[in-house]
This record gives sequence, C-alpha cells and structure tokens, in this order.
Amino acid sequence: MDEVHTLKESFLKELNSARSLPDIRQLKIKYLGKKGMITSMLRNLTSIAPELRPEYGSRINDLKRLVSEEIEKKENILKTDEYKRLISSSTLDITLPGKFTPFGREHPVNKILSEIISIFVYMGFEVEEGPEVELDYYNFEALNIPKDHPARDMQDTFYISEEVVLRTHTSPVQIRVMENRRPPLNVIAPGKVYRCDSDISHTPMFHQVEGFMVDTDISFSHLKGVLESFIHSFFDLKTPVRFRPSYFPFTEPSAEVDIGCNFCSGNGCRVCKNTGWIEILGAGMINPHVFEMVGYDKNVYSGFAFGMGVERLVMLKFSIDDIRLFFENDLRFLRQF
Ligand code: 2NL
Repeated sequence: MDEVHTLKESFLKELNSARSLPDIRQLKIKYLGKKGMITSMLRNLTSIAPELRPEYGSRINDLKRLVSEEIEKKENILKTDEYKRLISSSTLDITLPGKFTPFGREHPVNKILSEIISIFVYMGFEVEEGPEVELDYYNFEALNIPKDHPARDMQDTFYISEEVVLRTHTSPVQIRVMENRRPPLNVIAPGKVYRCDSDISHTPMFHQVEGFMVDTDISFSHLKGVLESFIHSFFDLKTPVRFRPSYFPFTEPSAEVDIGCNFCSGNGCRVCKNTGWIEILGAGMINPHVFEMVGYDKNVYSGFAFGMGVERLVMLKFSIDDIRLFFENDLRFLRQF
C-alpha cells in the first residue's frame, strides 16, 4: 500500500518541477506509458495475494485517474503560457484589423445585357460573338448600306483605314454566321458597338443586341411573336406593344417597335415626348439583297432581324435620364442596382 502512496508523492513532486511541454510528455510516458510505472503495477496485480487485490487495484486505479487529470491540467497551462509567449515575442499583431477588400458588383449594363441574352436563349436562340474592329464590307457593304448612306459618313463611323472600321452595330457578326452556316438559324449577337457621337443620350461606345431567324417560310408573324414575347418577358406581361412602319437598308419591310410609356401610362409626358409611346427596337424582314450577299437562295429562304440598344433599355427599366452616368464610374450611382 505504501508503494502507491510513494508513487503518488514522487509524481506530484516531478509534476511540480515540470517546466515545459516536453517535460510533461516525459512524465506521461514514465507513469502512464506501456512500460510506465502505473501500468506495470496494474500488470503485477496477479502477484498480490487474492484477498488484497481489490483494495490494492482500486487504489492504483485512483492514482492512475489522478495522474491523467493532473497531467492534462498542467499541459493546458503550459500550452497557454507558450501561446502567450509566442504572441508577445512575435512582430505579428493579431489584434490589428484585417485589410478591407471592397466588394465589386456587376455593372447595370452588363446585368441587363445578361437578362436580355437569357430571354432569347430561353426562346431557342444561339449566342454568337465577333470582332469589334471590322471590315467595311461586313459592317456596311454586305448589309446593303450604299456608299452614300448617312451611316457611312465620317461623322458616325470611326475609321481605322479605308477598309477597316470600329463596328457601328453587331450585324456583321450575323453576316459572318450566315456566310459560314446554313439555315435554319436562330442567333443573337450581343456586344459593344462604336459611333462617333457624344451627348446626353449618346456615348461613343454602347451595347447592342441584334438577332435574326432564317429558315424556309419565316414570316412577319414570327417577328411579331418573338419580339412581343421578349418585351412581355423583359418588362411586364401587360406592357402595350406597337409595330410602326420604318426603313432600314438591310430589312424590307422594316418596323420600329414601341412600348406604351410606363412613366405616364400612355397619357403623354416628357419621356415619351407626349406621344404615349417609347421606341425600343428596330426590326424587319431581312432584305433579299443581304441573302444574295451571303449566298443564300432568296427564293427558298426568308427571315427576320432586329436590333436594340442596351443602355436605352437599362435607362427605361431603372428610370435613368442621362446615359453618361453609366460611364462615369461613380460608385454612388453604380451601387444602386
Ligand atoms: C436598331 C435597328 C436593326 C437589324 C438591325 C439586321 C442584321 C442582318 C440583316 C438584317 Cl445580318 N438586319 N439587323 C435589322 C433591323 C433593325 O436595328 O434600331 N438598332 C438599335
């Protein structure tokens, strides 16, 4: 019995003089390890007289529990000490606030551009992209825009050279698609376009989504159905839609598409210039001359095409009255969407 008492005394003394985590680890091995002193005592129980075994065994087990608990306590104290020492000796101040990284967010124009693309993709259109620096041929010639057309004036077009321009619309993407593929085709071409123009409602770069559908027997009804569905999806199911005759060199017949003014409910206001209607799209049946340019038989195929300015749609949707706000990078403006 004294043996257990002596072991306890010597353990407590050694524990008291242990100063580091390695010291504690040594103690643990010495008393509780496979060949440790308490472990051997328990193993040697068989050599003790049977009548003394229960009492002796239970005293050893009490000691074992005490040793484990004391070791763990001291281990925790030493760990905390070491951690404190590490912090105070380190040049790293973990109490300093972290570096602030401001969150970015999608530009309202890109947000609406994605929304427009999703609506057309849902209707089965493919998305195609093409070069922003474009041949005069694809930007004008193939679209039946004659040499003396106002859109070709130096005023509107950024010329890189005699034959190369910054595209003024995304139609050239569609010409390239038609050149390379055969109908049936349902394609939209979103992207940046450039015009030499700058005031409250024009910026030299803006975004456009054009689209077209070509197959045998495509009619003006298809054009009306697709564009009406788009408008009702983008704005509201109750938005009034109106098709008005117009002219584009690349479509015949051509139309402009208006929606009922949602600022005055059609009663007339500054936004709709008292007409009750706001123009949002241009469209028409693809001019047979364009089909000839891309090598399609104009007697077999027909199709419609349309184009819209994205900034204009964003302005209508969010009631923004100055297009230049999109390009000033004022976070107070950009954070609102
Ligand atoms: C508008 C008008 C329009 C087209 C774009 C087009 C493209 C090809 C052939 C025929 Cl490849 N047409 N595009 C047609 C009608 C109108 O845009 O006001 N855009 C902002």
